[in-house]
Amino acid sequence: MPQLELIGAEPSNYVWACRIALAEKGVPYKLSPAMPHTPEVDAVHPFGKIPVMRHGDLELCESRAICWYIDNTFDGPTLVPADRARAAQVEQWISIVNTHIDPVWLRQYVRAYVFPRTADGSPERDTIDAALPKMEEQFAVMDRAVAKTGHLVGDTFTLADMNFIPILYYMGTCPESGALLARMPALARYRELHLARKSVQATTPTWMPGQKRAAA
Ligand SMILES: N[C@@H](CCC(=O)N[C@@H](CS)C(=O)NCC(=O)O)C(=O)O
Repeated sequence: MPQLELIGAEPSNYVWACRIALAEKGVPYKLSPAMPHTPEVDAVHPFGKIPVMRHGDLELCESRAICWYIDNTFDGPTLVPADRARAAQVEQWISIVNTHIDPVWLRQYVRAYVFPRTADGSPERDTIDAALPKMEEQFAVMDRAVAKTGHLVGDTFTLADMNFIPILYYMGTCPESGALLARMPALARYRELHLARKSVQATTPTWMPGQKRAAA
């Protein structure tokens, strides 16, 4: 079988989620560094987003589609439970995280620190302040979601957790989100537990957004 190539930048939460999935399955792959809207990404994603993937003749974009392919093509533990109700719950949490959590926690809040649109490069205070009330509500929702079992679905580490943990990682890197985490014991425990997991440790970004990548 040809080697799978994942194309994207390490710090991207969606690239990271795919890399956790690959590590969980034990699939060897090549990570080709590329930023969004570069020719190699634009060639596969119609809107230039990362990650994109190549495997033999197949080109794919969108992290959920890439993870479906990985899960259904390679041996190794399944990323989504076989049980239909549990599988649907995995899709439910991926959808909630990608449509409600990611846009506020990363695209709005962390972006305002890391890629501020201010003249002097200081954090975008208005954007941060606008995100915080929404984040407070959403943190409480996610805290309740993981309180019972330490997982989003059932009591195993599923693709729903793989998709969420990279976002949650970044919440420990900014002041207000760090303070929010400190008030959400179940979410903080969940974060610590899964960041220590082998597949997550092995794929933790070696550089951070806003920093230039060290020359290879
Ligand atoms: N729905 C896409 C989202 C991918 C995405 O938003 N990637 C970000 C990096 S984390 C990106 O490429 N952003 C550039 C842009 O939106 O222009 C997926 O699940 O793969």
